[in-house]
Amino acid sequence: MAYRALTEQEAVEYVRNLPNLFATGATLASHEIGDGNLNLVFHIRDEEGGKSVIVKQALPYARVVGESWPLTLDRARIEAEALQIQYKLVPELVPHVYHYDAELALTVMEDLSDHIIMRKGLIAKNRYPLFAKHIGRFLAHTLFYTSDIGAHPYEKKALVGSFINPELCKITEDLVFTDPYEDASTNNFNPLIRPEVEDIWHNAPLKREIAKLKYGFLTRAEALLHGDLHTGSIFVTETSTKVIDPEFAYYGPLGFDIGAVFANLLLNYAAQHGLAKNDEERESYRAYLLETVEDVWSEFVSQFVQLWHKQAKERSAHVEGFWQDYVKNVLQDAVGYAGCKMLRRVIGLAGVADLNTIESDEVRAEAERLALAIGQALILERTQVAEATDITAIVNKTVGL
Ligand code: SR1
Ligand code: MG
Repeated sequence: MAYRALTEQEAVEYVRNLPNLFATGATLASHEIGDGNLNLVFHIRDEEGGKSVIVKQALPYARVVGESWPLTLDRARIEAEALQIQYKLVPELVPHVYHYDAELALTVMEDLSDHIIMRKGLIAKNRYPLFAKHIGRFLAHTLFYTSDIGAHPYEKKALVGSFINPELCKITEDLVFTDPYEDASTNNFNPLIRPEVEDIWHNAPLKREIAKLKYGFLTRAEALLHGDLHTGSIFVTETSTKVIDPEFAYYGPLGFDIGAVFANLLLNYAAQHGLAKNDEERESYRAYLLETVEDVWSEFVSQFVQLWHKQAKERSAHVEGFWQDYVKNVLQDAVGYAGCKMLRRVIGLAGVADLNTIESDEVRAEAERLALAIGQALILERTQVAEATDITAIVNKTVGL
C-alpha cells in the first residue's frame, strides 16, 4: 500500500488484516493518542477480549511544527530495527514489535498502557525503586554489544551503515548543540530569563566546551545509541521499565544516552522548585533524584565492566588500564551531554513538562535559572568528574548546599 497517513478507522482495518493479532470479527476501538513531537500513535483495543496494540506511524513532517518541516519516513525503519536489536539484548526492557511496514512507515507493537510515562511519574513525585537497575542494564547491554568492544568488527561496521540517520541527527545537532547558544528563531524561552540566556550566548568558554561535545556527537561512532533517551521515552511501573521511541538511533558516543537520563532527572530536580508543596517534600524528592543519578551510573558501570571482562571481542580490551580510562571518558561525556540537554530544554524548541507545568512565570523562571546553572556547571566541570558522587557535588554546590 502506497504511503498515506492513516485515520483511526484505517488503523483498525490495518491491524485486523494482520495474522495472529486479533480474533476475526473482534470489535476494535481505535484512538489516536500521540502527544509527542513527531508521529501518529494509535491505541487499538479489542473491546471484548481486552487485548490491545499500539500502531505508530511516521508522518512525512515533524508533527510539532507541521508540513513546513519535512522529515524522512526512514525514521520508522530506524526505530523498528533499533527496537528489534534492543529486544534481542534486553527483551524485558523494550516493547515487542509485532509488525513493521516500510511502505506505510508504521510499526505495530506491544501496548504498554499499564505503565506510565516516566516524566509524568516524576512530576507526580512517584519513586521507582527498580528504575536505576533497569536502565543501567539497558544502557550497559545495548551500548556494549553494539560497540567495537562487544561486537564483531564486521557486524559493527554493518550496523553503522544501517543506522546512518542524517535528518534526525541534524535535529539534535541544531536543537541540542547549536540553536540554544545563539539568538536562533527556533528558541522558545520564558522572557523572564532573557538575561541568563543572553549570558549563555556571550559565554565564550562555555560555547567552546559545547562545540567539543557537539564534535564528539558528529564524529564518534562508538555504539548504537537510542539517541533520545529522555524520561518521555521511558515507560515505568514500580516493578517494570520499558524504553520506547528509538527513532533518533544512530552510532554515536555512549555518554550521549547516559547523559540524557541524567539530564532529565536533573531537569525534574530543578523543577521541584515549583512542583514540590513544601521545603521538606522538595528536599526529600531532590535527594531521591540525585541518588537515582548515582545509581544509574553505578548500575551501568558495574554491568558494562562485567560484560567487558567476560564478553569482549576486541583483543585490546584486555590491555591493562584501558577499561578504566574508557569508563572515565564515558562518565565525563555523559556529564557534558547532560549539561547540553538541560540547557536545550530551557532555551530551545521542545521544552519539558516538568518545567512547563509550573503555572507561575516567576516561579518557573527560578526553576529554569537553576536548570541553566546546573547545566553550565556540568559542561564546564565535566573533566574533573571521576565518579557519580561528583555529579551530586556539582549540583549541591550550584544550589548553594
Ligand atoms: C522536532 S523534534 C524536537 C525534539 O523532540 C524529540 O523528542 C527530540 O528530543 C527532538 O529534539
Ligand atoms: Mg520521541
